[in-house]
Amino acid sequence: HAPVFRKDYEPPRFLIPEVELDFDLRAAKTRVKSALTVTRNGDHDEPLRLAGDELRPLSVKVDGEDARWTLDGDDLVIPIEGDRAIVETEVEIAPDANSQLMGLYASGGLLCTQCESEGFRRITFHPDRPDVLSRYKVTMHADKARYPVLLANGNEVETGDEDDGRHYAVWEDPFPKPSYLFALVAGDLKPNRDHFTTMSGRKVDLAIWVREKDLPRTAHAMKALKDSMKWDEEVYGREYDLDLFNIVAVDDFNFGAMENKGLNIFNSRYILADQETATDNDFDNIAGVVAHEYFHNWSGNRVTCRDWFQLSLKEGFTVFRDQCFSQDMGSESVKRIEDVRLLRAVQFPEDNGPLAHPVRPESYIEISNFYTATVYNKGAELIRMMRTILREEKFRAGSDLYFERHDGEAATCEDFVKAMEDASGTDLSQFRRWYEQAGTPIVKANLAQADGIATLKLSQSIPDTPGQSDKQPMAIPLKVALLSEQSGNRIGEERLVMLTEAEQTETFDGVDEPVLLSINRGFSAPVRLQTDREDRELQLLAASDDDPFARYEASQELMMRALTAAVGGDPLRTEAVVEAVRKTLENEALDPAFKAEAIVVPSESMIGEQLEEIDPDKVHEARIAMRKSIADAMPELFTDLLDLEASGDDLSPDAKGRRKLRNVALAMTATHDPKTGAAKAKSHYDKADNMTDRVAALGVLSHLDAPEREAAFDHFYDRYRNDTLVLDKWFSLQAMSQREGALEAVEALSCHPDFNLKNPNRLRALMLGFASNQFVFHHASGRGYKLLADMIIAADKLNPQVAARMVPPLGRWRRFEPKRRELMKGALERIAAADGLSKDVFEQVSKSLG
Ligand code: BAL
Ligand code: ZN
Repeated sequence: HAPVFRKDYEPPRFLIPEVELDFDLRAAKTRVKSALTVTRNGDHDEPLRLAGDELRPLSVKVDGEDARWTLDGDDLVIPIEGDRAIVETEVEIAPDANSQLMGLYASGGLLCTQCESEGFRRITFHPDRPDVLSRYKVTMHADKARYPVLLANGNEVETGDEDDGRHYAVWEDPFPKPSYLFALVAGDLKPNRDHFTTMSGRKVDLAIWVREKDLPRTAHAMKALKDSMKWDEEVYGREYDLDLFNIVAVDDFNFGAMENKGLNIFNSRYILADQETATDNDFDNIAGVVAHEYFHNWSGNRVTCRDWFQLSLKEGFTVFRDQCFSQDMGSESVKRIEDVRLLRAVQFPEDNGPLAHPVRPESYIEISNFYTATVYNKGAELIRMMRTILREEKFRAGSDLYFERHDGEAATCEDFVKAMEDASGTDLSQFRRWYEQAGTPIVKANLAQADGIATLKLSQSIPDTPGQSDKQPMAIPLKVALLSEQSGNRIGEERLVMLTEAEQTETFDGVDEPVLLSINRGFSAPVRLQTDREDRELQLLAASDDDPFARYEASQELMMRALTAAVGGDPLRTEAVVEAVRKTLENEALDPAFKAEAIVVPSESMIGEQLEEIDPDKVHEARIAMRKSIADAMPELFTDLLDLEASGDDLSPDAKGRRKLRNVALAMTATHDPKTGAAKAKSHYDKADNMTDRVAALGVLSHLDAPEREAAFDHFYDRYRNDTLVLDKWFSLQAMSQREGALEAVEALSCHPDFNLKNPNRLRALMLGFASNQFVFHHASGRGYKLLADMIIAADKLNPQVAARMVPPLGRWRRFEPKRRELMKGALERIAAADGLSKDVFEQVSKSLG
């Protein structure tokens, strides 16, 4: 398994302006004919090299004549005379047998495709690299009864009937695109149709295609699509370019969704929702993913990536765009808190472990392994930092210039930064290190006061990561403000401090009263901040900082300090935390969603991340003790919150916030008194008129040894056993239970008749849910590791991409106490020794052990 290096990039030897494809679609055996118009690129006499994956050519012709071809590994090599030729190939593929879900595959009676990154080569021979852009014409033939709907990219130009109950459709996409954006779908689908009028007055037909029974669950996604189209016009000046926009939902999907030109294909969990079956989180995720895929039409499709090392060019930018969209549609500060929490939960550990890589990686063995939180979420933080540094207006000028310069091209991360620089006149030379250097910078900040001057001492260091040491200082934008210790009010304006040196000092004049330091406001930079602020100061900030993120952060840091000290053997300090929580809850100016975020005790894995060496039992004990101190200190406050009203059909940010706070209160009530808590949770479950409350009640019950738990879980199973997406919740809720016996329950679920290794959603619901449950997954017996390793080995034979995603939890082995460390390492070694390991899992396991 040889690595590919960014430095080895060379332009394609041949371009392919036109692609014509003809599919004779059948689930067991599909015949694919391809005609490529091939033109020599540059002055060379090399043959044409087309990538294939599990393909055998049945026929190869050049300009109508049988060609002398050879196979070099998986590559089809064809000599070409002259500078232009029509190259025709024919292959046969078996969608039914395609368990990798890459290329053309079958899902629940449908035929559909997934090509990013390198799935197109599983359909037909092609260079299959993102810098080869072509116009596509696609003909599909299929059985009319089984596959009445035939969709591909672009516009439908012809349809008709054929013999034997078959029919055909021809689609043409006028926009040149890379092969990874190719898509087709054949199936018995029904559309939710709508339309959108663009800013220049063009009418675009919109359709979301699903099984007939799912049509009522598509309204939310349709609204999100129209909101996204409007938002992209208003905020980025980007108008949709085709007359048609189709979305299809499928049940078996490796990603969340895919931005194929004019034909987005979605994992059904990011389309289907109603009050009965989807939680508030699901609704928010759906809007976010629909927006994300739509925004790719410009940031990804009109301007695509030159090579896969540039993946963050489209993904980082598009995540940033979808985050801002969701901030604008809901609560800005709460969305920011959620995004930072996700970054810290997933990207920080990645940056601090064996799989750490720069936002623009230098090498990969299997590119599928680089669809990571670093490329996506840290990538989004880089774009956000550029906006902070340039300010909104110049950032927009930069994005306009980027789209104008590179429309129709395959571009690089460098092109993006250059456009930002050129449009704003700002030098971003040092900023580029964010793309090059992996690892989360550690920033130390201390404030001293004397003679009316406040002096802020800052320093930065970037930890070593695999293959990288002795790193250079980054350009770190820190939003800073000072607050009066007495009144809690801000003194003066917020300041943007650019930390560019290893050590740096910033002064504030005219400060003649004691002040508090509010820093990294809005989480202006993705760094780990260390300050010498005292608990007392954090308590004041948690009560009065005017920046909502900084305020949340102060309360979280207060908790985190006490927790890590307790894990280290100190008595648990709870007084300041309890008072901060009480103040937050009693503050009528704060909205419920913010309160819910600010008072939640950091998760066990977040606590683990702060420790040199993790003992999961000690972390669990400390967290439980802190929750109990809070719950016992103000039981009435939490009981009162149970009466917060929020009708299940109200999806406003305010109603969602009230549900969230009410459900946090329910959990605290059960912490205070498990017996009463179980009864209350069961009654909450029984009365629920929406899935958010049902899932929250089950979440509380899942940790309790009470008869109500079993009753509610059984009821839920009986009610939803035929609803795949809801049944996923039943699996993951149990996988995240911390009750005694949870481990045995997960082991049993892995053999449950409804568990299905072939369905990525089901596999992730059980196994990734379980692996995030630090206390139970890391059971001292090592049984959790054994189960995960068994599952990775079994899944790898079917779907390497999804199997490889389950390796990182074991890859954290060096962070744990010695016994677990050995057990985890042993599990990795057992995977490494398995027969016929895919390159996906090989890369993750060998880097984890390395
Ligand atoms: N491009 C792969 C799925 C996504 O990020 O939208
Ligand atoms: Zn994306």
